[in-house]
Amino acid sequence: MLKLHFAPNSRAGRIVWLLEELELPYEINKMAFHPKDLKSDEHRERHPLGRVPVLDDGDIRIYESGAIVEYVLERHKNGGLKPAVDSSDYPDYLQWFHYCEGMVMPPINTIIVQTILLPPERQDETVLGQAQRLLAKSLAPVNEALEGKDYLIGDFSAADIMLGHSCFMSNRLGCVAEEMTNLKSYVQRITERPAFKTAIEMQ
Ligand SMILES: N[C@@H](CCC(=O)N[C@@H](CS)C(=O)NCC(=O)O)C(=O)O
Repeated sequence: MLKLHFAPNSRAGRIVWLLEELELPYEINKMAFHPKDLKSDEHRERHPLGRVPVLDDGDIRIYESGAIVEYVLERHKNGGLKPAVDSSDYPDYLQWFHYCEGMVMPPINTIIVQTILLPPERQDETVLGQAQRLLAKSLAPVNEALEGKDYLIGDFSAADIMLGHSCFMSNRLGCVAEEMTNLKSYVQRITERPAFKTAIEMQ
């Protein structure tokens, strides 16, 4: 049985979303999003930085949300939720899948640090402003790519689980401008998926 080490309001939600979409059985080790759990010796043994998500599959342990998604698709769903390697959608699928952690999450991380994690006296308006502008720039191509499409490559895929989750987070942080209409409806579409609801409501 797959076992997901999870904390609420984190990238671990991506993995719950994936497992729910695939209807795979799994169990959850719910931790608090707090150093007492994440930085405990027990959890640092699972992840050297004390982060989530981490997935156990029998004796196999793997971290990094993107790697976990790929692992689950290949080992447990015969490559489901992704286009075939020789399909014309495959390069776009890969691009958006990796655009998530590569381009969108770095400014989101900074925004979260500068607005939620740091005490007010250590928050820096300049750093926050730079990150907000970078996030807006990084989201613009996603908004464009969604023109006339329900999902990033047309059909729902694991790229939507990765990047869609970041778009949802960006929106929740108030960083998706009203003019990004494709992105706004995309976030709405994603939040209506039952598997997404299960993941986001899990606390
Ligand atoms: N690139 C990693 C990032 C993992 C990560 O930073 N997770 C955050 C939650 S979204 C975390 O565990 N933060 C706890 C901390 O930094 O103490 C992934 O995609 O899994």
